[in-house]
Amino acid sequence: MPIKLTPSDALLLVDVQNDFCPGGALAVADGDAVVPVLNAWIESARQGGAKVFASRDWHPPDHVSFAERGGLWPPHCVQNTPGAAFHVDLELPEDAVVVSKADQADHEAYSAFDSGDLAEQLGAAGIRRLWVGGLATDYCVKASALDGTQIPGLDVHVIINAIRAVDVSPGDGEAALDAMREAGAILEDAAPA
Ligand code: VGL
Ligand code: ZN
Repeated sequence: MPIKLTPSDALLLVDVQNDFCPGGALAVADGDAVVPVLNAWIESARQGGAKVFASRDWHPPDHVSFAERGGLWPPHCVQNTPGAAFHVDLELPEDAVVVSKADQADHEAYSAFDSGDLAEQLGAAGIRRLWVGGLATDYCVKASALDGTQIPGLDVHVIINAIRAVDVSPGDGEAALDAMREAGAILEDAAPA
């Protein structure tokens, strides 16, 4: 059954940014493949009156996640650089809410719930189902979905054909799926209506 979105649904597009796509500083294999899938969900959200949130990794140039500060990653998604921009083909609605995260130099944050007030915004809008897609499965998608499952009254649906993993170690993406499922997230392979 195709999924019909309503005003009590929200779409969370996680970090669909150039640096996580092929050619980017922290490219996820096939990362840009999520874009057309998410565009279909965005269109469904528009038709059904669902809210759209788009998170972005938004690091200062000296962020603690970068290798030169002892972190795991090459510099990526530095604020106001082309690598931090959303993928050009992502059809973000005018009224999408952009959620910037990991924007404090000394604090790593993978979850879209970590910086700002996403949980409060979902509550205030009466959101009952959160549909999550984007990059990367084993980091920011996982962390965001896990945090979402902690919110009373919110069902988290992870759109499995709209996510891709970094897979620093082979199997990380699969392990992330297991972790999300065990936490109560629904791994969804249906298409939007
Ligand atoms: C992410 C690694 C480092 C992500 C962000 O968006 O999944 N991964 N920073
Ligand atoms: Zn990052």
